[in-house]
Amino acid sequence: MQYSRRLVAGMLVAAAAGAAVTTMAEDLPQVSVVHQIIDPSADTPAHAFRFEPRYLEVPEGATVRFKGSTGRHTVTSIPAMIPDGARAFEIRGKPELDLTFTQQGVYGIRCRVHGRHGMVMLLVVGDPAANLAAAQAYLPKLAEAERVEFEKLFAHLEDQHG
Ligand SMILES: [Cu+2]
Repeated sequence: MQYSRRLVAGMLVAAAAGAAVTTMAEDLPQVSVVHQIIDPSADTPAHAFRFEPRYLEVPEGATVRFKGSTGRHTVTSIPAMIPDGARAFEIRGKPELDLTFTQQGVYGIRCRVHGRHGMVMLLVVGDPAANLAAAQAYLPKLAEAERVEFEKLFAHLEDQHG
């Protein structure tokens, strides 16, 4: 059951740091699914290489199932764009992996290879206020394609929470 392994991201408890929790995904009441897509027919690179959805809001403690971290795709947290105390993560070489997010705030995520084409996503766990300003402050340091896509995603967040 190689796909049942879950990593716990955002653990506050020091004792849990570094721990990988094994559980059956089927036990979970609700799981949001994020796909990684290569769409050769897309009109722009940011659409050709993308997370689907690229904006996702989940409650604190939710599990997100990332699918398609295969080939060259990765799911990589951007260290300056995750909440204080949340664990950095990178998924690669896994057709499917569940991550549980216990730390509220925003999580900026990129594909390590296709981020340069704008393959990024914004995950909002509970209340985004925890690190929203800090994450936005990092945008000027990103490569242009990532920055442009994140600016759209943060604008969308503000529409949702304005
Ligand atoms: Cu990719």
